Amino acid sequence: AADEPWWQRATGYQVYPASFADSNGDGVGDLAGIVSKLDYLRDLGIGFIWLSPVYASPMVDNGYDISDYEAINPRFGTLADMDRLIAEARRRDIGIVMDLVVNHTSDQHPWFQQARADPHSPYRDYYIWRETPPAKGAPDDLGSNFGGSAWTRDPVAGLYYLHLFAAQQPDLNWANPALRQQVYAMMRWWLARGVAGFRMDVIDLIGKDIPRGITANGPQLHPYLQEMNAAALRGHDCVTVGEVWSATPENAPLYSDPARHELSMVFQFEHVTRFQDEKLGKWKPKPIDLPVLKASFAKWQAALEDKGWNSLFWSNHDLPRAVSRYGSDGVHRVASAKMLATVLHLMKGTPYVYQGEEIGMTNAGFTSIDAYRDVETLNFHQIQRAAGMSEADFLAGARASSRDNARTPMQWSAGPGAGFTTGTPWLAINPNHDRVNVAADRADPEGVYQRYRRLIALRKAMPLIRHGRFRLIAPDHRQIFAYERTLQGARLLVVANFTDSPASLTLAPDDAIIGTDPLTRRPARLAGAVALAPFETRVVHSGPGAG
Ligand code: TEU
Repeated sequence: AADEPWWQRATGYQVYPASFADSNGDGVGDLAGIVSKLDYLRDLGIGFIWLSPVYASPMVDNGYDISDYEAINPRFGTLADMDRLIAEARRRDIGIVMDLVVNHTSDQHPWFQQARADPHSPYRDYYIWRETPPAKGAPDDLGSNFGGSAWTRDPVAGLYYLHLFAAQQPDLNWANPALRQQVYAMMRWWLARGVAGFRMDVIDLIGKDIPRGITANGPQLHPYLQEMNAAALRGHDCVTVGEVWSATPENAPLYSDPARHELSMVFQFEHVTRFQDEKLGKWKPKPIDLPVLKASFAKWQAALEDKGWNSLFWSNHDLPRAVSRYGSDGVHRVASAKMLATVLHLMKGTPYVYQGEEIGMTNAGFTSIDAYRDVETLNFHQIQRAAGMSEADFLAGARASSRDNARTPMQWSAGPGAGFTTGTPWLAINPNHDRVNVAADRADPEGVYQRYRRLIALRKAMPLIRHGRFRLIAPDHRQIFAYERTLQGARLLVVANFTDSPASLTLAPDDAIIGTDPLTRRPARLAGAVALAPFETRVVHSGPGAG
């Protein structure tokens, strides 16, 4: 449709720059490395890259601690390299979406350095200070996402400051209009350089109301987002996606309803948090209960059906690898990776592929704490060991859920350094790169890469996929994820075995379908009793456009 925003046809691809491609042999990925892989990404068919931070940073949180929003970390390259990436990507119809991290800065940012040193500095009020720590149990007695208190005493200022993440990531005070204007000016500066939009880090936290102990979805959040949209985004045909761990089907439309002029969409995490331990959270993940997972996706498909827009993802740089968390990274690795791709990419919304997901890369499988680099993992190792947890138990949790699982270097080839680097990688390369790598998988017509490539192309070609109504079929089936998409007489039926055992489903006559498999373009039908091998996925398209 003419008024359809470009990002409703596009698929996003997340690049974690430190781990994607290293062009100078220092063991850390860089911008020039990404440029060298743009033809690969064009072949995959993605429409934009969500680039995790490459700004100046002391790298306490791998770039999510920014010390200069308008400079590039020399480990990744220069502003000229950034401009070249933007231009070379644009030549291939790929937009560069920057990671906007404005809930906090690095403590090395000049704003914080001046704020702590001079009580009369205009930057003091860019941050959140207290004379004394909060009283135990008081509303502002908050914890950091990375463990410990969210308040740390700064020896220079002689005051406590708020940090919802590492102590080296002081939270910005969004109640300060001067701060907000600085952020909008910086966003305009990047848009003028040609970026295609922003992924907004923990954007639900910028409306925080600390005296009342409110961190996410504070009273000023949506007014700030509308102010941001008017000041920086309006007039730009850009995409914005907010990271919103607190999103619910009720509040998500507030972010992405076009009439509200806020964001294009949000990342919601219900399919992640529903399967975490009440006490130990992600460190003790629960097995995936398929009817619960299906109900969550169906609820979100319905919630944003007519207003707002879904994002669709299994993984990112903070989450375990898709095939390890939701599929099977053993003998059925390829089949389960293809199944996960098909189930996700034929739903309504903008899909995001996390680097390596397109070849079925797996969790790292580290067996020692020394292999980890992630500040969150190392902090919780300290905390949980001090609380009496055994090393083995912690390592089991980390093997399942550490953010480093998704951060091991991209596996381009079976060769030394996996084609990622000629140097010593900053984080160990998964030994399975000898068989799990781009070169091998891309050459396999039945591989994971080719399935992603076809699905991405189908989305561009079929309004039925982009705008069709979603209906879950057999919601209670414990093995099969089946759903229908319909649009003006066209139908798409997706029936996937989500498990490593054979499964069968009897389709009701109304659900039966005769048409074409859009992935193979061969005639296909699904009716009555359907038997599926482990992770087998069937797709049938009928009606107008079914070829
Ligand atoms: O993540 C926000 C965030 O809450 C996650 O780190 C989450 O707490 C954790 O992964 C759950 O175990 C964003 C970025 O994606 C993350 O990489 C940053 O570390 C964090 O914000 C701070 O910028």
